[in-house]
Amino acid sequence: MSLPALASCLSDLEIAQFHDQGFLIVRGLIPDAVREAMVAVTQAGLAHEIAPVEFEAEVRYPGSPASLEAAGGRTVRRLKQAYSRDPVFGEWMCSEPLAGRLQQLFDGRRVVMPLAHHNCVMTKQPQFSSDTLWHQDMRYWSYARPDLISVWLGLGEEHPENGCLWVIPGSHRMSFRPEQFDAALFFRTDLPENQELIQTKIPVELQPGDVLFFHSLTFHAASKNYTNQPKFSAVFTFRPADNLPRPGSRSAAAAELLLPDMPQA
Ligand SMILES: O=C(O)CCC(=O)C(=O)O
Repeated sequence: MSLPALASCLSDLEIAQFHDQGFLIVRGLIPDAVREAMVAVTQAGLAHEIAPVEFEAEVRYPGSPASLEAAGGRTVRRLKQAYSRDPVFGEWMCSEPLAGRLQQLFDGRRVVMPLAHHNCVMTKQPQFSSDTLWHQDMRYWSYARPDLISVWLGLGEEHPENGCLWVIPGSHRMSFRPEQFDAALFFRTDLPENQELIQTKIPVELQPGDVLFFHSLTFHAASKNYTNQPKFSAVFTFRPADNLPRPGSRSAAAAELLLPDMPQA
């Protein structure tokens, strides 16, 4: 028996836009009830500091408190292992609106969610937060190919003042020399050729419920949160089933979730 085609899906134009630009925003994809449940899990995780978490002092980004003991050092930056915190995350990842679009972006291939990467709620608190420099997520990941897509769920508003993501369109298709990166594999901002590219950046402004899909080689960065309200974003990454983690790597060390097959039109 053949399954019915997806009720909701990306248009050919959106798919082409993703492949050309390295990112795509789908507005209002997360139902309010799902988003509110994710926010409630986030608030409980913060209120009770439910492990595993990453503190601002541990990220060591520009603006981070110098140590866990310093003022703001124990401000939570990431609620890690989001998938295991509440079924709402996994259920949404496996739902047609998300899994179907991912499978489209992977040309119909089955989709796998590694739990080793992202799989967190990123929190940016008003009092203490830090800048994330320009980078490609692929830098510390080990797969046969740089063929992964991350999904950024806007749980609230995101704009430049509260530290939204900025992306460099088309950067996933460009080649770079090793000397364009620093020792931690951030894109150097002191080189004129890098500066020229960085000038093409655009902010990813999101409303609650919007979803950003971005390629694992798309350059992105974000500033600290300059407002008096926290910012919450849930982030997960996905690979097509045929792009395997390299044996023995950190990417191969954690469990993975096979998303349901979504019939393509
Ligand atoms: O500061 C941010 O929100 C960006 C975080 C980020 O890009 C990352 O963790 O890969």
